[in-house]
Amino acid sequence: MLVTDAIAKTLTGLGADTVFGVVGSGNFHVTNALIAHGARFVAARHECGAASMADAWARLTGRPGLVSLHQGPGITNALTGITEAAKSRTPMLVLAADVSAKAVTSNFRIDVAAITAATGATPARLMSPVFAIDDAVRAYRLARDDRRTVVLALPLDVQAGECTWPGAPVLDGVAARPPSDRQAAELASALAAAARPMFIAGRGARSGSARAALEQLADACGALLATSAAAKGLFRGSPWDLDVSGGFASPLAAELIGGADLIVAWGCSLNMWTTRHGSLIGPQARVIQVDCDDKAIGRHRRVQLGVVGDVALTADAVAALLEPEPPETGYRSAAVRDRLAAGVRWRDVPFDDTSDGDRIDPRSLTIALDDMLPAERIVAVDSGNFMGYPSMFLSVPDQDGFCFTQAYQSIGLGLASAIGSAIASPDRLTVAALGDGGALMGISELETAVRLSLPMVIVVYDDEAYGAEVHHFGPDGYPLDTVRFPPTDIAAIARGYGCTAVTVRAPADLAPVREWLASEPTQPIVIDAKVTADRGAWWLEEAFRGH
Ligand SMILES: Cc1ncc(C[n+]2csc(CCOP(=O)(O)OP(=O)(O)O)c2C)c(N)n1
Ligand SMILES: [Mg+2]
Repeated sequence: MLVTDAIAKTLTGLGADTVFGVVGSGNFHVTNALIAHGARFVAARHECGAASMADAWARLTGRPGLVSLHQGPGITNALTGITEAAKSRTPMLVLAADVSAKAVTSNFRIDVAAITAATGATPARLMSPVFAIDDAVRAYRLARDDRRTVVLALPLDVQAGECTWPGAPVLDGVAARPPSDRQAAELASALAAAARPMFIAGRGARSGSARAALEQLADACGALLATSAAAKGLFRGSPWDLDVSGGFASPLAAELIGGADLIVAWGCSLNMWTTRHGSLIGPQARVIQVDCDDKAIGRHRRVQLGVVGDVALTADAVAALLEPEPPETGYRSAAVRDRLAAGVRWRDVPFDDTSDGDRIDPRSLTIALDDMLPAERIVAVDSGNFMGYPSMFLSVPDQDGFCFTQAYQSIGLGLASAIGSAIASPDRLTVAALGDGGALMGISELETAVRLSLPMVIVVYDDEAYGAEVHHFGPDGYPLDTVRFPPTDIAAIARGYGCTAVTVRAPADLAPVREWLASEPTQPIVIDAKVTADRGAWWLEEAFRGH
């Protein structure tokens, strides 16, 4: 059997059914072999887009994303998306064509392993036709079970070799790790002793089973519930949900987190974003971290207790040790409940609307969209000054309703990650929230969204600038010509790609969005929102301290 065919048969046999990529001569055969073995191939227009699509797809399906790349420039083009995935511990397998060992003068030659390792992704390689299937299985297992972004180099000469099919591969899952009895008991006694316990759940808790276990434990000890941005939506619907902890926290959420006497981080690193550089955690608070990866404990912040274990298993083990408390204990008073109901959402916090008829306040825009768009949605956010508005003013139905590719803080990934989200969850409306800078950087994938007939909403917060830089450096009087741009008619560009498009300067301009929603659309709508930008978003003032 040809190695390309064997690799494709192996990976599809392990469950890979969707592959994103850009095809060149080096990955032509392996991509076609994947299709022949039943995989769906999604052609992106830029390799970075392919990597971001696969990253988002993997986050929402919980399965390894697959990427297929041409050798050399195909790989280097994908690097930013690969780096984001690697930093997010997204399970992803990148099939990266490579030159043959003997092709020492090939234009396409780069050191794939070195460039992969430099991004934080994990290098792997097909060494010979004889072991190609084993190499591929190992790479897939590393991606899936260790949540690694693996770049598997496929040298052309190995691809063209022959191997023997050993039979369908079997790859059992790895059992989740329970906590030790001692650590579970220590956590239980800390919770029993706490007057105002607070749970902050992160990426490692993004599952329905983790939510159920955490809610049950929180009920038993009277804890309030918050998440990192990466896990936004996890506790949606709970009366004790504070939404996101960190720069995006509403004033009430920040007050309650600051008042906690015990903070338990569940699959959450407590990095500077989640804790506002530590300032959200009161001096009186004990901090406990639960993580299945022992190396994650205390990495961003010193903790009083580290519990190594799976989130759901640990929550269950601790709940079994706790006497359930009567209602209205812990942090769960009737007064707190009423305050949360009345004002924990950002959209319930009063603000002065800066809309002036020519430009719309991004908060008013986002609240109007929140009212208009169906609740069953996925919000995918690019990076920039604007990013707080969709993250804070658009509600999401659960942890799979938010795709936040910010581990590398790159602009330009938002549109592609929204496309990957839409492919992963076709039953939900995908909303891509972009700045004008990120939108124009990643715009080649608009053709992909149109070609795939994806009925997505793409909203561009258009301040005709790299607003983050304007607000970062403007107050100190620096010249800003390098980060300001002339007006761009993004709606016209979008129409050129085949999208429906609307320019929005006032709430009334959103009427076509309503019509589009009612029309059972089969194409994206792009909203070029000309937004006011008199001052930087408040959350950015915190963020700049991290630069
Ligand atoms: C790939 C990349 N290049 C540059 C930057 C630096 N940067 C951070 S935010 C930003 C501005 C983004 O502009 P836009 O998308 O319009 O969003 P805005 O800040 O205006 O809301 C830039 C250039 C980055 N984060 N990533
Ligand atoms: Mg901008």
